[in-house]
Amino acid sequence: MFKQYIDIAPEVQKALDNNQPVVALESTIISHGMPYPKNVETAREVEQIVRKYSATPATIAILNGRIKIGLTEADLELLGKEKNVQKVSRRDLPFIIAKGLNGATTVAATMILADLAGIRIFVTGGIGGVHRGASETFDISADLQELATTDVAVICAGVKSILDIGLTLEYLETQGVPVVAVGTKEFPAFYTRKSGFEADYQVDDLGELAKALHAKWDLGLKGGMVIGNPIDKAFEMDSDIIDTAIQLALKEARKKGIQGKDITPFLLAKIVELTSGQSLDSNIQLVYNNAKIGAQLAVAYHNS
Ligand code: PSU
Ligand code: MN
Repeated sequence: MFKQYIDIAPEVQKALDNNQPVVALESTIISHGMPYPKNVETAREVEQIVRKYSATPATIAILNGRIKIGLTEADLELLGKEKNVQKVSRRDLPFIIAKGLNGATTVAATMILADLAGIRIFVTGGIGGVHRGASETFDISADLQELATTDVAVICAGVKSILDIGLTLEYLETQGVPVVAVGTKEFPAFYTRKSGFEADYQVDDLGELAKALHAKWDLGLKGGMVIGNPIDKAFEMDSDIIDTAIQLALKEARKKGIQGKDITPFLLAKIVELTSGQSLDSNIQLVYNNAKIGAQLAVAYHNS
């Protein structure tokens, strides 16, 4: 039934047919997470890194109402450049398809589509979470609910402090979503390695992590896993600089009354501006770092 809506790129189809490791990549990060042209350059480089570590990249988006699993260079360019690409989460999927629009998929929507294509490992920069002040606004990203129900593991650099990291971890705990950190006990905070919060498990061996994923899904424990991979020390931001930028960005968002799906893209762009591009450089590097770990995990998952 669902297959009629999906176009799988030949390279991805071949890897799936031959039971070879595939890594899903999202597209909201391209269209709404970074400015052009660095967004397109990053998307291309991430695909190259996944290939270098022996997996096949499958960037996911919606083009003219068709679900695309695996994109061409021209597709990436369009997603990075066009202004009318919609941000697509779970609730948006039906209408973006019905209207034949272009859509960039969030973590939630990418998980859904990766799952339909049979891809279990997904690499991104940062996941959505419980926003600061959520007790008033009710703003909790649909990414968290998706992690509770859809069987895809998400490699990210943690949760950035535009969100309430503590509440995000509480929500994930309630939903039974395992949260692990790679090579450290501490759950990372995206631009910085430290968040002040511990992950449920420290992972030092990707083989063990692959085994845990098999065990989870073999047991029928629905849902994903959050795999927090800290940014490299060399690219980490100064915590005072980033905290100040985040505070200013949050203040401006409140003043302008920005809410709903617009808030995350607004804050990201504002933080890039306030740090004179430094946060963008960190953001790009952490995604590269995640692509490497994600590809290695996909290989380990297929070998175990
Ligand atoms: N965090 C980033 N860059 C991003 C996003 C989050 O550092 O591009 C995107 C992801 O696609 C994520 C989405 O799924 O924002 C969450 O949006 P919302 O908070 O509206 O659910
Ligand atoms: Mn939201």
